Amino acid sequence: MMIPTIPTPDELLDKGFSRGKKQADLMRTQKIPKHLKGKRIEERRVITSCQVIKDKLKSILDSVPDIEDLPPFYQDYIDITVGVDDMKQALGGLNWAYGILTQLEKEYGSKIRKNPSEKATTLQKQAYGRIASVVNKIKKDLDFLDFAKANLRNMPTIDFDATTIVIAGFPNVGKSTLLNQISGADPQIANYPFTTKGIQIGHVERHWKSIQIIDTPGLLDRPVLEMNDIELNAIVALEHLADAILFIFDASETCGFGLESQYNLLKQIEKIFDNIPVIYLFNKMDLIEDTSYVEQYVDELDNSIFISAIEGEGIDKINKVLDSVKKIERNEEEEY
Ligand SMILES: Nc1nc2c(ncn2[C@@H]2O[C@H](COP(=O)(O)OP(=O)(O)OP(=O)(O)O)[C@@H](O)[C@H]2O)c(=O)[nH]1
Ligand SMILES: [Mg+2]
Repeated sequence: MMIPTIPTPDELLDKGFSRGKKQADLMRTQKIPKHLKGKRIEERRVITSCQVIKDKLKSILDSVPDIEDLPPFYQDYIDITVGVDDMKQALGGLNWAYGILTQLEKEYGSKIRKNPSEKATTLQKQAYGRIASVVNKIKKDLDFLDFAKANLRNMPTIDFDATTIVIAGFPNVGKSTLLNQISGADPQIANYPFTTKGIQIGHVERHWKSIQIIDTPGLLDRPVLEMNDIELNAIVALEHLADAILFIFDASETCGFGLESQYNLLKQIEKIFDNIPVIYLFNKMDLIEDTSYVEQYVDELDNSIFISAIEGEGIDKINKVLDSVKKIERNEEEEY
């Protein structure tokens, strides 16, 4: 979402009034019957001012899509980042001002035309007063949109048509290292209001299939009982995106978490992402000589893959498994 620069009421009025004046000045050199000239100039001045302000409001309104039409992921994102209701209220304020300016434009245009020339300047001043009062009334809405612009600037770009793989695993197990290995070049790093860290999204094209891999540090890396409502919400959002979970174990335990607690985390995540296939990876195998300790966990799981993300070992195997991941068809209308 690219919201344009949000002006203050003063900036909006300055822009409108100065363009109005410019247009009026241009008319002074034109050949217009003397008894009409004053009226025409003031009428032009009022109409131009209204239109310039309305154009700016419209460009802001047009930049924000209808929130109800957005995928649920973005609705949640906007709600948690700036608040959907506040956003709607601010846009409603701008819409209101747009409507009133349209009325003033018509009302004063016709008043100036119908009244005697001597009254034109007085009417123009009256119109300006009312325009200023309308624009000043939406100050809080403009302020809010300026805040929303800043906060929604770095929203993640999710490809809803791609097959989506969500990475999970304790901190330091090698999630980022793996994401970089699989998706090559720089992943997209965006803000993520659900955690204190950003979201990372990598893209891979394989056999005409787009795969996006999402890492949400600080979210799927700790026990569910420790989560607050916002985090649980974020998990629901991920649940609606994920076609498979890539669960990473640090087999070396150098991340500071034993395999036992990593296994418990996996069980919790499997419970939440019920029905979504999980791919099990045992990372940092380069640090391990004797694998018997790891084997006892591997035995509990189907099809785990041993890898060394840092050395690029096992990446081929992951890619093969990713090829077989099917996109889950969801009927979002029903689920929400
Ligand atoms: N020896 C070895 N080290 C690895 C491997 N993969 C990752 N590391 C190291 O483990 C540390 C953590 O890796 P990251 O990729 O940052 O882990 P992460 O899971 O993204 O960590 P957070 O973002 O903090 O949750 C880094 O020092 C990596 O270099 C591996 O296969 N072998
Ligand atoms: Mg990381």
